[in-house]
Amino acid sequence: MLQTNTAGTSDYEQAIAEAKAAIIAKMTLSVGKDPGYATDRDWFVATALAARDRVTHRFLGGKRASKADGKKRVYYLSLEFLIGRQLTDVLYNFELYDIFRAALGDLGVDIERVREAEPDAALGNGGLGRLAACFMESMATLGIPAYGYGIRYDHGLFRQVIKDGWQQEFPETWLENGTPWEFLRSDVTYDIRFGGSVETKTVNNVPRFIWHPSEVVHAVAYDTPIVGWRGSNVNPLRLWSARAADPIALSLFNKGDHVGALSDQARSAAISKVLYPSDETAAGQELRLRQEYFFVSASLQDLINRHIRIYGDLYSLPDRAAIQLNDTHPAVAIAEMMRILLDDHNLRWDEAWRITSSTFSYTNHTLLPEALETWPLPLFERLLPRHLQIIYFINNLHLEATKKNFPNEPELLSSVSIIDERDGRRLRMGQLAFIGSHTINGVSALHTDLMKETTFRDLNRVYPGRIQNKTNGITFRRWLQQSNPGLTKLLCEVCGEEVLDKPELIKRLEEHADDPALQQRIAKIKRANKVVLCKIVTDRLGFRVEADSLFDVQIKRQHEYKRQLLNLLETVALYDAIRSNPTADWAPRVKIFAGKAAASYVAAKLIIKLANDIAKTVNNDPSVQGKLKVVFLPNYNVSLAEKIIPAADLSEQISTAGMEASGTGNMKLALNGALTIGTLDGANIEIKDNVGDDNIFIFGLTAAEVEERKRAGAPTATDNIAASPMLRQVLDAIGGGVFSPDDPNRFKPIIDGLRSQDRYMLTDDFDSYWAAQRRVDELWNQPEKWTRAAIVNIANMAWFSSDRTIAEYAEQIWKVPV
Ligand code: B1H
Repeated sequence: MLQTNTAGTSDYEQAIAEAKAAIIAKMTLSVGKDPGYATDRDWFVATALAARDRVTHRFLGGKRASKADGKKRVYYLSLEFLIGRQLTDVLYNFELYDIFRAALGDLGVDIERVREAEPDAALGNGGLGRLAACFMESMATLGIPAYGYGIRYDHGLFRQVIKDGWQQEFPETWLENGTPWEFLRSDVTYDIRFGGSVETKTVNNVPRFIWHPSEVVHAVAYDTPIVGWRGSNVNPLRLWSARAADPIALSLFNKGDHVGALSDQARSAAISKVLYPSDETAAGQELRLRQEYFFVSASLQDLINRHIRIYGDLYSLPDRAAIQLNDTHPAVAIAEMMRILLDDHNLRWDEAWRITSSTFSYTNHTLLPEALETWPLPLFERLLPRHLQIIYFINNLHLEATKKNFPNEPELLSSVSIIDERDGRRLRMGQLAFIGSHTINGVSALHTDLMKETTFRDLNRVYPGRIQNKTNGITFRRWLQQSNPGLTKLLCEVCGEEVLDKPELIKRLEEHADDPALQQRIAKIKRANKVVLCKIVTDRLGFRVEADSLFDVQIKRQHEYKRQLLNLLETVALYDAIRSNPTADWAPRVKIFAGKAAASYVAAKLIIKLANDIAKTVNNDPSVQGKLKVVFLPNYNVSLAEKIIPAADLSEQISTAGMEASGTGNMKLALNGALTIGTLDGANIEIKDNVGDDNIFIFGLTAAEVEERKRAGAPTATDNIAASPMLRQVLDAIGGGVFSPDDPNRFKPIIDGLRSQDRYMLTDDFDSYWAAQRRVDELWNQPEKWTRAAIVNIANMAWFSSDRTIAEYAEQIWKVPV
């Protein structure tokens, strides 16, 4: 019940009036504009600043509280945080969204336009970075005192433009006009040192190592508050920006060398200039290693300072701090922590090692060999000579102990060593992270099992029990409540308002799965979301798609193992089939693709071109009108995902089994009522276990079968193609230039690759994928059954909340109370 105050206005009206006044005050005093002349962006800034004021009080209050009660803190170190837009997150989690919408409405401003004016913070590539963002939100929601540590990139992931069907990359400029969310903390600045040499001295019979670096860069902190659900708690995301220690070489400048005078500044600032756009390939670049050490060193100095300030010494660090390494990108932290404890605080080696290895834990996100980070020793030594010494020492002790425990297995040593002696000498960051951590986790049940069997098999024998599984999750606030308000409203009605705090109550929906009235409401919500997406397609691509078609969606980074190509082969097969039998009862489909390829990933970029060429041919062919359309939406990012996911009917999760560590898009889509067509890979398996075999379309080889076929070397792609006339026809069409009449050989490399190596086993899975798609058609043509299956999916996705994942990390890895 709303209260009425003495002035006769309700609290709600009062809140709107206050929000209005706050926005206007920000517009005039901070933006410095008369509201009559304000642009959408001005309104965004004024609204964000007004919202931020509310956050700030909670933020500072929370910091004071956790300092006072001595709670253990979690430090999440990640080279990526894919936050996206923040306005709705903040307003929604503070339960101010309706109030601010009304306030803006009173001012004649549509909140939707204000939202759209915020640039995406795209400080990540894909799933790994988005997971870090979901985890930050869940940690705040669960009241876990946590800091996210990362890099404040001036330029996030590149902007993708599709020109004549080809991907082009342009710099992304989210900071061009600043961001209202962050606080610059100029007083929080650390020296980050690189290069030089190490001097050895003996003091009182104890060897001491003194690092004389050749270069110093400053790391400056910027804090962005991360708000938990219902404003319960606010945690900082602390991102580091690089500055030169000397902003300008004045002597050079005075001599007239104006550019040379700034070269140090440029070299230093380069560290936080751009996000590496290399999803799942180790970027073997010096700058990348500089980025990794830069943010690791700043973060460790910062958290150690804080610890000493509060607790006075470092022996208690493992009781008060848990440091999570998000993949190996921050793994140099193991060596940096040892360096700080040994060289700066004079601890003994065994003490330092006890503290380090009981503070760190490490998440592995991929087993793809090309993604396992290694550094050439000479490069590492040139940049971090003292750290290399420490790593050698760690490795020696580790190998000695291994030798003792496994005396008859000399070959074990080369496999568990941090140094890879083949292929030049390289440092293996996965090995370092594993050895220096108390717990190592995979991101889905299958992935964790495969970790134990493959990449980390031997380390798992040497250090048994360290590996745990923590299946990924997604924050329901963003991926259900904010992005799908229609569905959320229905869930509140059917399952009770408490569903917003207890996702497991979504299960109540299943009791009504057969109720025609509920089915109709769910179908209506889906259709309304599809109409929104149709408009986006028309606005961006200039043609129409029909909301009554099946929206078949594959949205993710472009990578060969994710097999967008398999989807395209099926698209062409379907196109052929419709043309040869136009009167059959085809389920009208729109195939929707979106995703970026790494700029240097030639094969993935050619597949984008293929998607666009197929789209052009299919969409202009009158004989398939109303039955098939192909859409490639450019510049996939978090904001676009928020529009596509609620509108999807079918979710394509079709990676070669054993290759997708988890996937999180699969969870977002199923939660929003899309049915999954997928392989038994990553978290698809757990989705199947939750929604039931009848409500998901599974096809293809299992991970074990993939391994078995690879080992046996049979059947080959040639045999697979010979056995499938349909596949043969598709390959002939694409390879023969049907979709590229202007350049008939354009796609020959793709087709030749399938005919010879077929590394991702598309030809093994094609027929079974086709058959699964026809089961999709069949169910789509029975709308009640389809909607029933969608309801069962939604009802059974609660387990994939990142609150559940984070609660597991907290209890089983970090040992912090929730
Ligand atoms: C994932 C990466 C990744 N795994 C290297 N590995 C990168 C590797 O810039 N780099 O060098 C960037 C990213 N990303 C993804 O993590 C997995 O492929 C997904 O399956 C998983 O869901 C996600 C979150 O765990």
